[in-house]
Amino acid sequence: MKRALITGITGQDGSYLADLLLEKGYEVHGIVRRSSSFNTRRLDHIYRDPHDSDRRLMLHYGDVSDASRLVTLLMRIRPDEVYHLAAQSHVRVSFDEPEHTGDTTGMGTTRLLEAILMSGRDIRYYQASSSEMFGATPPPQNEQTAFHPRSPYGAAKVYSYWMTRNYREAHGMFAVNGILFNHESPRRGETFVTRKIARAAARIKAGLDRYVYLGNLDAVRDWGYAPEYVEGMWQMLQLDRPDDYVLATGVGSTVREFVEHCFAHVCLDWHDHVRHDEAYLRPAEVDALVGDASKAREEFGWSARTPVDRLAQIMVDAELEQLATKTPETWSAPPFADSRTFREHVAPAVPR
Ligand code: NAP
Ligand code: F7E
Repeated sequence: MKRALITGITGQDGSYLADLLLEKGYEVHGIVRRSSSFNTRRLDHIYRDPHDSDRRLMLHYGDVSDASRLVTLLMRIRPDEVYHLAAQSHVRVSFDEPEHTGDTTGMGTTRLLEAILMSGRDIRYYQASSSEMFGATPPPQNEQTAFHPRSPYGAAKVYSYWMTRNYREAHGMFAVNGILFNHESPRRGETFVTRKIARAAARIKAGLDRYVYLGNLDAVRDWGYAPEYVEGMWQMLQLDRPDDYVLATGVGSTVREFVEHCFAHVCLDWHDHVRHDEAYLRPAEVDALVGDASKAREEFGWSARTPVDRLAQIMVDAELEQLATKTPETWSAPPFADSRTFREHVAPAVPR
């Protein structure tokens, strides 16, 4: 039985990857941050009591800021594959917390790579690199495109990308960069724009809210469906040689178009419900990301299967279903509240 270690297992991708690896017969270990409240909601459906002897999902406390803990976990778990997904992953928040983002999203990678090297074991390593590394360089972007990050998050990911390549070139490690464009799902964090919009459309339809406040509607993103992207991560670690690969749909849409898809699905006119709040603007925006995933398609047959309008429907339907199964007492906002439930806790973009 193959053994995998996933950092960031409690996140969107980590939870889908855990589903996939368990289906494939792996023993799956995940690193979970200690939190004062439960942060394993996305794993509820696969969680097994620690007293069950035949369970194949094991969770361990740890943090990518804690190097000695990473060494201990690698020594104890002895994984065949490590998927490094943990990060402060919110671009807007990275402007408010640049040092923390550098420490986790950037230095966390080095701590983990070094722990793998110290283990002396032959471990395959996946690095969650990001299209945000391309930043200001215009689309289409592929593995040859120059990086020009536009945020502390993007800069930290560029650092991690190069550290991954360096451990591959300097130490012969099987280390790959998956350069993934935006991928979304009903498990997406509530403050990323697609989930925020899908959630708003459903709540407004249900009469729980009237408005959603958004920032830049003109930004173009290449949005795909997250479960398909974790398949690509796994495929990269099964190759004969380590390399770097873009995963993307190849189709760009504006935030406005995503809004249109979501509100049209619940038969509402979005113009009546979307308001602007400059708090959601970024000090430096990434205008357009549209990926070219031909290398992944040619070398291991990966391609995205879900178009963006279908993705929007999947996300809105999941929100509607969730509302339908909740009793009114557990709804998080009173009817016709303003959009406070959608607020991201960000300081105004200008001035800082
Ligand atoms: P996510 O939902 O924000 O999950 C991030 C995960 O990292 C969570 O499990 C989080 O734990 C964990 N984490 C954060 N700080 C940590 C720390 N200091 N120590 C240990 N764990 C920590 O992100 P995602 O969308 O699944 O993305 C997965 C990875 O791919 C991230 O590295 C992200 O930057 C990258 N990426 C994402 C996309 C995308 O479109 N989704 C595209 C390209 C690259 P908590 O649950 O406790 O917060
Ligand atoms: O923003 C605009 C915003 O926060 C998308 C992360 O997974 O993908 C993600 O980063 C766009 C931006 O994702 C709001 O200005 C407008 O142009 O959903 P997002 P992101 O910044 O693209 C990359 C690939 C990653 O690697 C990251 O980890 O939407 N936008 N109005 C807004 N964005 C947010 N969050 N909230 C708004 O109200």
